[in-house]
Amino acid sequence: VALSLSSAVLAADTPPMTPDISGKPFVAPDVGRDYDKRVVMVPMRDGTRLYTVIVVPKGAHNAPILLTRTPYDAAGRASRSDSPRMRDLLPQGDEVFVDGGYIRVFQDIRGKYGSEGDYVMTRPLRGPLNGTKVDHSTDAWDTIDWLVKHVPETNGKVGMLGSSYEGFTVVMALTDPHPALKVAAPQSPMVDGWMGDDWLNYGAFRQVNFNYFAMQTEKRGKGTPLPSLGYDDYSTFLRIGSAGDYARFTGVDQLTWWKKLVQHPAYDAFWQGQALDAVMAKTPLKVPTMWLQGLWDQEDMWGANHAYQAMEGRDTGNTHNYLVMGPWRHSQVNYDGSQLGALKFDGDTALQFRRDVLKPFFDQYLVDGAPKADTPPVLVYNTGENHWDRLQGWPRSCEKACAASSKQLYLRAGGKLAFQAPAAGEGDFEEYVSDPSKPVPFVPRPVRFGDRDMWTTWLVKDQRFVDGRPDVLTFITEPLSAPLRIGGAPVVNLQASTSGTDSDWVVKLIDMYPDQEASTPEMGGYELPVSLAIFRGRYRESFSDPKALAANQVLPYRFDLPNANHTFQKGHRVMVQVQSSLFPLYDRNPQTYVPNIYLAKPGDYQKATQRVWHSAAQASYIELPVY
Ligand code: PG9
Repeated sequence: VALSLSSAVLAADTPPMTPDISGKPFVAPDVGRDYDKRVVMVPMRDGTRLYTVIVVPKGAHNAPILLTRTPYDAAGRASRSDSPRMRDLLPQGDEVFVDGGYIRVFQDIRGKYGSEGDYVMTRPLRGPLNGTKVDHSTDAWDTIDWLVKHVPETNGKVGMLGSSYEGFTVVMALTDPHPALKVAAPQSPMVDGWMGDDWLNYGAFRQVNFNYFAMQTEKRGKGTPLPSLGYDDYSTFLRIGSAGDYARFTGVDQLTWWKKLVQHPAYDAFWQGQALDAVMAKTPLKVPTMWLQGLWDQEDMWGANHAYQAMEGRDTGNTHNYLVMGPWRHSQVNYDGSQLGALKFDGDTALQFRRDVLKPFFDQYLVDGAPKADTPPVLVYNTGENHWDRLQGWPRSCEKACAASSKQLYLRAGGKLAFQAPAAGEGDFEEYVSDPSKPVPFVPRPVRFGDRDMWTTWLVKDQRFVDGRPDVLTFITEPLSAPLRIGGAPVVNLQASTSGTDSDWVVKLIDMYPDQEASTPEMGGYELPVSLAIFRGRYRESFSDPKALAANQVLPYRFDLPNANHTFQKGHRVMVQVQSSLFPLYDRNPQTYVPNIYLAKPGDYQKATQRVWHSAAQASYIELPVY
């Protein structure tokens, strides 16, 4: 064949000046693809058509459908490589489903990439914030309805899965599920953007998102990244000023989404109306759902576990509501899970989960005749002992109403940390000066927001780079004489005063390794953040109704840190660090109360003397969910 083809080419007379762009369609030879890819504009109830890529394994019949609705380019999501093999065509996380013969569907949400309609960032559900007749729940319904009627190879059963924004669209589908939606896995879903997912953490704004705003909303396709204004984002953001100044400087202030953010700094109806854990709390349990997140998820630490909690009380038979937390960064569940920064796990934890837990769970509800999967109600990785724990519930320990009760770990005089409460006359406070002109960096400088390795691992970064700074307080236990196990959300109880009228409080719970680790010398003395958060002081009494802090008055601050399932090993120490900035990831608190921190002026930024109290009468402590 090769010979006769080349002789045909040789025989033809192709004069040198024959145009090389002929205008004739190029017909790709059949290279033996093991799938059939169809692109369809699926109509929604309002006439808008959504760009949908359907990948069907050759020869499929009675096959289930796995659906992801994405703002990140369905065509690109369905072409990891231009391969004749479906396994290589689709994302790494899908390999187990390809092996199982699933039909895979990616769809652009309205307004993005190939889809028609308007784009609204994390479009709210129909109701007070959305007066139209459509939202992601109706779009998911209409899509599933179309798929089960128009894809002849399907058995009519659909599962939805996706991480982050794609997880948010899964949750939206769950608020009013189509009857053919049989199972779902929202992975690190964006559920409450103000409390902890993506945009803010307890009211402190994540400046790392500026570039995302531009790329996501400048145009229907992929927007242009913001220009880099210097090698060190720490210097750049500091030089420019407030988040509002940065938005003006870069032109981001033209973007509607930015305007919405600036108009809603507090947890008002705009944010409350979009909080999907509150919606799920009122949604009947219809679809078996596996809520999933990383234990070091640098973008969406809030959504999965809060939505799980919102539904769990009603899942009396353990049939509909499941929780999985792996030792992962954001979305790592869909990639290699052997390692995160300096931490090495017991094999590829992400593959173990996808192959041994997620796939059998989906099969049970989607594949005709599949056996019942052996799915634990809760599956959490123990990050200090390096193994999965199969549990009946979560948290394992809390203040009240858990199998175990949390224990108060007290900040004590002289930088000590202990389970014994402070004695009278022990000393009242430790203090530091928080200077907004020298904020504490969240990673060692130079800070490069565009450095993916930095961004995906910053939550496990060795905290020695700030330990010892004069504006970071460190409290530390003696070396542990026995392992200390926690499973749940540590709760911060800080008694603190500031000489300013507003303040941020950053609290980190840290596992400090022994000075020497013979097998892994680089881990000697490592200060591993197990859980950390930032809390904007003005929201101390109310998230929706901020108030100036009374200067120099000792005030209580209480807030949850993210979940942890960790063993502090014998010989390790527990450490707590307290500071007042995590820059430039979070915008600086001017430390003078202003109505809107996004719009703070240079003169508003003032040094403040911060005191963390640890007297017998005003004790600060962490409620540790020990078990
Ligand atoms: N964390 C990203 C995101 C989710 C929701 C809204 C905006 C951004 C993501 O990875 O999709």
